[in-house]
This record gives sequence, structure tokens and C-alpha cells, in this order.
Amino acid sequence: MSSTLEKMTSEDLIKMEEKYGAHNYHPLPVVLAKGDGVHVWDVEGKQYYDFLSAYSAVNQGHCHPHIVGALKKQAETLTLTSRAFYNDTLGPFEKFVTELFGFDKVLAMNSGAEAVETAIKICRKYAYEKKNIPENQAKIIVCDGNFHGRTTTIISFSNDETARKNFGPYTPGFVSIPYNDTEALEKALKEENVAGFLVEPIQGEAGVFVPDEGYLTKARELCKENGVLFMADEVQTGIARTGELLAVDHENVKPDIIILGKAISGGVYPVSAVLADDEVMNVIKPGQHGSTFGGNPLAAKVAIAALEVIKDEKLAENAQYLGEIFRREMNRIIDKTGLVTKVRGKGMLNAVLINDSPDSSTAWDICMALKENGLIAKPTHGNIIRFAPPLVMTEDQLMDCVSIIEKTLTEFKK
Ligand code: IF1
Repeated sequence: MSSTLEKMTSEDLIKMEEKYGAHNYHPLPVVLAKGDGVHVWDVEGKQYYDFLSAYSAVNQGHCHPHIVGALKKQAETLTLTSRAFYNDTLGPFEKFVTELFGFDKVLAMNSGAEAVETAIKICRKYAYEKKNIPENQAKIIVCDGNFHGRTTTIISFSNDETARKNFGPYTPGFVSIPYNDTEALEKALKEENVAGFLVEPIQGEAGVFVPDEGYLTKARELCKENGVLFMADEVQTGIARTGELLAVDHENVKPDIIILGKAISGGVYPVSAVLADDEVMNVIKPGQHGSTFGGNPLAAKVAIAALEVIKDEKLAENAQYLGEIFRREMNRIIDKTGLVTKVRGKGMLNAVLINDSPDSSTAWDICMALKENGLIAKPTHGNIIRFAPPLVMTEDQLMDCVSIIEKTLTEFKK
């Protein structure tokens, strides 16, 4: 292993992580050193199209100058005050975000999981204080195949054994029903003490499952009829990823609580947020919830800049336009190769199903071949590969990526 950092190779760095880092991931063997827009470069200088966008956190493209500029400027001014005092950035952030998404109030946190936990706490508190559900009896309905983060409460309602096993005892108060099944939701809503329904408008990690048209509308109606809070987890589907500012906008559905993360900061700084109207958000009183870094000046300025990019560069419209092209091209390729059976998604959140067992290494091997051809992506589960490039991609760049995918799939030998 070379002695100093500037001469370290990808192999050196992989070995260093292996030795000194927890093994909580199994990354594709590529070591990234630079990012700009839709491209990333590895330590040896090889360029790739990024088709994961850090799990949809880099919708605005890597190192967007407007967002990085906001970070730099604020970093030289005031980084963290804690909420023990006011500061001159949080109010403007809260005004900007609540007006953009159409809610009365926002509670800023840091990670997506923290925002999901915050939504769960607000939902439960609303149930006890506004709906007279007996204390500690509130139930929240969730969906099979969900992914909402990795805290012990959140994995308590996961049905992914890898995410859940040996992390008990688990937090009670959650009922899991099949996704995209309004009859199951209707039945579950009849149970007593139901406080909320937490759902991803598209299930990302489960393999980009797009529910039937009208599912969100019906779920919204059923929750309203039963006085249950409809909570949409838009951490991955939000911020223009699916072709609208929020995935729920495709059906003009307004949830009671919206959960945001990832691209709300353009991947420049950890920012997450929970939005709700006063009727719900005002159950939280001083001292009842918080976080050292939640809504800090860096987060506030970076998030405003990141959301300005989404609006000014019309990234939702671009995602909608390019997504149609991508799925059309993938269906054309599917007809040419038996390797892929289906493409599904909305906007620029897509996935392809590989024609092999989920236990096979085929999806992984295809990602390794794509990497050799200059495009990095990673399987979600087993035989599904998620394709989610930054939304700043041009049509020419997308067609270049389609050529790389087509070449890789047609030349691939199992
Ligand atoms: C990992 C998955 C994606 C999310 C939704 C909340 C969170 C996430 C819908 C929590 C986070 C990330 C987490 C990351 C991989 C990635 C992921 F594969 F895990 F499921 F994107 F699909 N709600 N998703 O997708 O946000 O706390 O991470 O900021 O944990 O491996 P976070």
C-alpha cells in the first residue's frame, strides 16, 4: 500500500475501508474521487455516468455550483447556533419550504430516518391529544416491502429480515398490510386506535414498485373518512425525482404529513424535514422534540439553494421528459435481449428486472459490466437494478447512457 494519501490507488482505499471501517455495506468496487453534474470519476481518473445519484440525493447533479456556493458562503459566516437561540437563516428557510410545498409549518431534522421518526412521534401525539386514543395504544399502518430508514423503531416495522434480524426488542404499535391494496387498507383502518398510515408513494428499495393509478387518492380518502393521518414518505420519491415536485402530485393528493430528505439539500449537506398544517404540527410544544443540528444555518441555506435549482432548472419537467424516453428505450432493448424482463418507474426513478433468480449474481455482474463501460448503478434486491441518474441530465447524455446499457446487456454472458 502506498504510504501517502495522494498516491493511493482504488485498491489501497478499498483495503483501508475493509480494515478500518464497519462492514455495513458491500459497495460496487469503484472508488470515487470527484463528481460534477451527471459524472463521477474514480481515483484512477476513469469517468462514469452516475445512475444511482446517491439513492436520489443528488437530483441536482454532483457539486452543483449554486448549492456549493451557498454552503461555502454560509460556512464562512455561521454554521451552527443550536435552537437554544434564534438565527437569521431558519425563518427564511421555513417560509421558503412551507410556501413551496403548501403546508403551514415545517420541522427540520438531518437524516431521512430522523424525519420519519419525527412524523411517527407527531402522529402518535396527535392521536393521544386530539383523537383521545388511549395513551400508548396508537397504531400506525405501514406497507409490506417498506423502507423508511434504519433506526430500531423503523426496522421494527420492516419485513426485510436483513434490515431487522437481531435488532430487537422491536417497537410495538405498527400494523403491516400489502402495498398497493386499498381493500387491505380499508380493513386495517377499521381496527381500533389507528393513528396514521405511513407509505412511500413509490416503493424505492423494494424495487421501484409504482402503485396503481388512484391508489394514493383512494388511500387519502380512506384516511380522511377514518380520521387517520396520511403520511407520505417522499425522502426518495420527492424533490422532482418522479417527474413532479412530489410523487403525490401526480394524483394531486395532499397528505397530512410529508417527509422529505436526500435531494432537499442536493446531496451537499444532510437535511430532512417534516411538513404539516398547524392542526397537526402544533401538537409539538417547546422541549418535546429537537436535534442539535436540526435546521442549522448551513442546512437552511443549502436547502434553499438546492430547491431553487429544482425550480429554476425545471428538473421535475426534465425528469418527466427523460423518464418517458428512458422507459421507451429500455422496452426496445428488452425486446432484443432475454436478459431483462421489465422496466418500471416514474420520471427518473426506474428499475429493470433481470431475468434470473433474486439469489443469482446476475444483476450484480451486469452492474460490474456497466461499470467497465462507464456507467455505475447498483442492484436493489437480488435481480432488480435501479436506474436513477441526476435530473440535470441532457437528452444526448441519456441516449449515450442507453447505448452503454444496450451494449452491456447485448454483450453480457452469464
Ligand atoms: C441505506 C435503501 C434507498 C428512503 C426512504 C427514508 C429513508 C430512505 C423512502 C431514510 C433511505 C437510503 C438509505 C440507504 C440506501 C437508500 C435506500 F436502499 F436503503 F432503501 F434509497 F432505497 N425513506 N434510503 O429511501 O433516509 O436516514 O438514509 O437519510 O440505508 O442503505 P436516511
